[in-house]
This record gives sequence, structure tokens and C-alpha cells, in this order.
Amino acid sequence: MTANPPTSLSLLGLGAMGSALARTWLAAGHPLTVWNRTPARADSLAALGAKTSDTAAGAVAANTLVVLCLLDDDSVGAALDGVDLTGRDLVNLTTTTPAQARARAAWAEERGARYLDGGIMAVPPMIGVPEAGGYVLYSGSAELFAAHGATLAVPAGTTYVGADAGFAALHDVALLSAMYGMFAGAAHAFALIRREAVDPVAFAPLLADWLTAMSGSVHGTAARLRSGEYTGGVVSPLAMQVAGTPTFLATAEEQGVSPELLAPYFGLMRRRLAEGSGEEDLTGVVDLLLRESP
Ligand code: FVH
Repeated sequence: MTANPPTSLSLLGLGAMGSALARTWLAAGHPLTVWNRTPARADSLAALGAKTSDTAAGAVAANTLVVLCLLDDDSVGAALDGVDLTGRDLVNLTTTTPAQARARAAWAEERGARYLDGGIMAVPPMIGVPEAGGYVLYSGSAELFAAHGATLAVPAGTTYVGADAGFAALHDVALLSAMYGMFAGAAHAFALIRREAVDPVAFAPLLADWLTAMSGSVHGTAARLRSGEYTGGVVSPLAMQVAGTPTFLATAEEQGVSPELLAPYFGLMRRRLAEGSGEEDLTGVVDLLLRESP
């Protein structure tokens, strides 16, 4: 879906992701003004029809809708230092922490802009390829999202997660953190078979299917966290699972594999069991991770 006629917009930041975003807006017929700290990165986009600005201020002045896709929050501050943001609709797709996003929203609003933060759940080759499943999480000004949702949906799907400007970053980092946990488990699994006559390419579909089958457990965890009831309907009690952990550690030892990825999680399971929670599933580990105050 795209606005009719296509909305003009400006884009600051033409790294790998910014350039991919720019190409999709240009291909969809959106008049686009671009700025990048290193000007040469705009050349290929100019050849596709983008207007280029020598300055960030010029790109911001060119359009009401201004999208930022820079390295980090410091680069956003550097790029927009002294730039008049009055009346602009800023959409910041730069990866930041939730606190940085909230502070940047307040900073933008003090300067007369509406602010929407975004967390990109995609890599550059997924941009402009709807079937790749990439999307962008948005939070902040609901009015801005309503006004520009069609334009923002051109490069990738959109998911609005609330008026709190920090929520897109929070969801983004939470999802990516879970991904790294999955990568860690997969690394350990591949290490276990690495020195054996097991073809990793034959092993991979078994691993992928197992991870897919187990991924549904997050819904049970979520329901338990919401209800506060951690013991009802438990299929694999913590006590049983902890009893199995020596087998996993001994297998790692036998295979000459460091347990350094697995051991911290097993340590948390044992701590929860020691608190007398053997009838629960693994949900209680979530609470063990919470510090007294952020
Ligand atoms: N690429 C990816 O796979 C991930 C996917 C998920 C989302 N991330 C985040 O997207 C932001 C941009 O990422 P990127 O891939 O475009 O990053 P780079 O190719 O490294 O380009 C960085 C751009 O930022 C400009 N820049 C850096 N520092 C400054 C500064 N102090 N002032 C102004 N601009 C700055 C840089 O300019 P230049 O080096 O070309 O002059 C690039 O335009 C990012 O938050 C990812 O975490 C991408």
C-alpha cells in the first residue's frame, strides 16, 4: 500500500540499511531527498532520481516527513545539531536503547517536531521484499503513524507497539536478544557434532525443526507470567530438567566442548530449584533475571 499521490520525504543516512530504504521509496515513486555525512554514498541514489542535499538541515527543510537511519543515537544528535525541526515529522529508524529513544522523542518535541521511533526487524536484503517477512516496529506519536503509515509501509511491514517512544526499541532489543540466545544454543549444538562423522548440512534441518517445535513454548511462558501461576499444567518440571543437566554437561565434556554458553542457564535453573520451585516449568528463571531496580 502506498499513499496516492506518493508522499515526498527526506532520508538522512545512506548506509547499508538507509540505501535499501531509499531504493524502495524511489521505486514506488516517492519524491525523495537524501543526505549522508559522506556525500559520495548518495551518488547511486541520485542516479535513481533522488534529490541530494549537501547538508542535513537542507534535507530536513525539504520535507515534512524526515526519516533517520544512522549508526546510533550519538550520530542522530550530531546530524541534527542546530537543525530547525519545527513542524517536522521525525521517524528515527536508528537502533538505540529505550531510554535513548524516549530522550530523543522529548528532545524532538521540545524543538517542535512530532516523533516516531522505529526498530527494524530486517536486514537490508529483506527491504522491499514483502515475502521476506521483514517489518519495522514503531512507537511514539500515533498521529504521525496514522498520517504516514502508508509511506512507511513501502520498504517493509509496519507494527505499531504504543505511544511510549521507547517501546519500539524495547521490543526490538527483546526480540534480538532472544535471537542471540537461539544462536548460542545452535552454536553449542553444532560444536557437539563438530568432530564427529555427522554432516552439519544433514543435521541443520533436524535442528531447525526442533527449534521451531520448541518456539511455541513462549506462549505458555507468557500466560504463566501474566497469571503468576507457574505450576499448573506443567509437563516438564524444573526438578526433572535440572536432574538432566549433568548429562548435557558430561556430553559437552566427552565431546571436548566448552559449556560456557549453556552453563549460565543451567546455573539459573539450579538456583530456582534451590528456592523450592521444582514443580514449576522454566518460567521462574525470568524472575531470577530481574534486578532490584533498573
Ligand atoms: N544493517 C543491518 O543489518 C541492521 C539491521 C537492523 C537495523 N540496523 C540498524 O540500522 C541503522 C543503520 O544501519 P546501517 O546498516 O545502514 O549502518 P551503516 O552501513 O554502518 O551506516 C551507518 C550510517 O550512519 C552514518 N553515520 C555514522 N556516524 C555518523 C555521524 N557521527 N554523523 C552522521 N552520520 C553518521 C554513516 O554515514 P557515513 O559513514 O556514510 O558518512 C552511515 O550513513 C543502525 O542503527 C543499525 O543498528 C541495521
